[in-house]
Amino acid sequence: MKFSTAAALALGAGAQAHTIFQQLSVNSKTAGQLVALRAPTNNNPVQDVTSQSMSCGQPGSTSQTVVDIAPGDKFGAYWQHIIGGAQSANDQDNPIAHSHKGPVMAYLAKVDNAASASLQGLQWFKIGEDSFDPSTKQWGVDHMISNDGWSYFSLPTCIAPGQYLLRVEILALHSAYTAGDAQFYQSCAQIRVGGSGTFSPSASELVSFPGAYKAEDPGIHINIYGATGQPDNNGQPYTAPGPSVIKC
Ligand SMILES: [Cu+2]
Repeated sequence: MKFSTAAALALGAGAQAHTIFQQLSVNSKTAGQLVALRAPTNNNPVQDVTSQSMSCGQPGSTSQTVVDIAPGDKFGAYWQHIIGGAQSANDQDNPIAHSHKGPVMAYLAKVDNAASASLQGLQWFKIGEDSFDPSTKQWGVDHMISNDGWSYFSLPTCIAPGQYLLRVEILALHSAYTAGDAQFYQSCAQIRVGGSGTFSPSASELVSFPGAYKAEDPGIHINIYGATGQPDNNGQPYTAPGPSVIKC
C-alpha cells in the first residue's frame, strides 16, 4: 500500500476523530440539543454506501418535534465531536478533526409526518452543497470549523409547503484514496415548511439513500492530497457525489 506522508498523518490523527450533527437552527435560533432530529448515538461514520444508515445515520435518537421553517430561511446544522460537545477538555478534534476535509451537503425528502415517517423508500433531492473552493483551498468542513461547528444553508425559496426530512451530511475524504474509506456523517432534521412554494422535483433530481452513491464515484474514491501533500485536491475543482442542487 502506497500513500503520502500527509495522508498517513491525517489517517493517524483522525482515526477516532469523528462528528455528529446534533442541533438544528432556523435563522440562528437553535431548536435545542437533539430536538427535531434523528441522530446517531455514537460518532462512528458510515462507510458502506449500500448501508441503510446512509439515510439518516446509524439508528439512534428520534425526536417527536417538528420545526417550522419558511422558504428563504437560513438553517444551520450543528456538529460536535460527540453528543453534547467535546470529548475531553481542550478537545482538538471538536467539532471535527481538522484532517476530515470534505463537502457538506443538504437534502430534503417529502413526507406526510416528519416525526413518524419511515426512512425506507424516501426520495431525496439536494438543496445545498458547500463543497470545495480551489482558489481558497477551503472545504465545506473548513467553513464548519471556522463557524464553531455550524454549517449554514438557505432553504430554497421555491420549496413547497409541507413536512420534510432534512438530511445534512459531511463526507470526510481524508482516507478516501482507499475505496470504501470515505466517511459519511449524517443526521436528519424533521421540518414543516410554510409559505407557498411550488417546487416539484423532477425524476433526475430524486435519489434514494442508500442508492444515490457508489463506492467508486469520483467524488468518493479520491485522493485529495496534491503534489505538495496538502489536502488541496491539487488545486483542481471537486465535484461532490449525488445529484445537482435544485434550482428555483
Ligand atoms: Cu473521523
